[in-house]
Amino acid sequence: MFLLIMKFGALISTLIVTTGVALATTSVPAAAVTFGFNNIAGGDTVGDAYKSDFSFDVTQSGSDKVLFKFLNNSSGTNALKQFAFSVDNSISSLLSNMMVDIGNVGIVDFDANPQNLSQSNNISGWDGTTFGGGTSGANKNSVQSGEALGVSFSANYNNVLAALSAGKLQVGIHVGSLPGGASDTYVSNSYYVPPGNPPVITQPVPESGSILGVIAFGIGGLLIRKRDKNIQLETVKLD
Ligand SMILES: [Ca+2]
Ligand SMILES: [Ca+2]
Ligand SMILES: [Ca+2]
Repeated sequence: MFLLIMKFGALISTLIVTTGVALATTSVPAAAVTFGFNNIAGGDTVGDAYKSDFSFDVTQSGSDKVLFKFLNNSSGTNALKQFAFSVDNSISSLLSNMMVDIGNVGIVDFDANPQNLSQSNNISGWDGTTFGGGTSGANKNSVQSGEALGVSFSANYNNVLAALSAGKLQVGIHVGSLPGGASDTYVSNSYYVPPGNPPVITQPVPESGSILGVIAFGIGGLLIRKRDKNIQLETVKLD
C-alpha cells in the first residue's frame, strides 16, 4: 500500500512537471484577463466609435512570463498597426525582454520598434514609449479582423495586473484603415480590480450613533404623542 502511494505520488509529480513544461512551451494560458481601450481625450475623434473593436488579453504564459495578446474583433478593414507600452518611473523594472510575434493568429508580422505613439501627449501619465512595435512591411501584416498579435515579457503576472489597474502601466495602440482611410489611437483602460482589493463603495452610510439618535427621537416622539394626544397636539408636529 505504501509503495502504491509512493508510485502514485511520483506519477503526480511527473504530471505536474510535464504540465509545467507544456505551459512554458506552448503558452497555454492558465487564466486571461481582458482589457479594453479608451479614446484619448483631446485627441482625434475620427476613430472614437471603433475603440471597442480592440482589446488585449493578459495571461501568465510561463514562470515569470506574461503574454499580451492583441485582438481585433472589427467587422471592417480596421487594422492595428502599432502598439506601445508606457511604464511609470516608479516601477521601471516591471517589464523586460520583450518578444513580438508570440502565438500570432492570421497573417501578422510585427517588429520591435519603439517609436512615438501619436496623441500620446494627451494621455495622462504617459511616460514615453518604453516598449513598442509596429507592422513589419506590408499592411497585410497588421492585425486585421479576426487576427491576433502576441507580445511577451519577462515579468511578474500579478505585478503587471496591479500596474495596469493602477494606470502605472498603460498600453496604447495606433489603428489605421478605418472608414475613409482614417487612423486613430487608443489607450488601455484600467477597470480590472485585483483580488483582495474590492472597489471602494462611495454610497454614504449614516453613523450608528446617528441611527440610534433617530430611533430614540422617534420613540420619544411616540411617547409624547400618546401621552399628550389630546392636549398638546402642536408640540407633536415637530417630527
Ligand atoms: Ca480618438
Ligand atoms: Ca516579426
Ligand atoms: Ca493581417
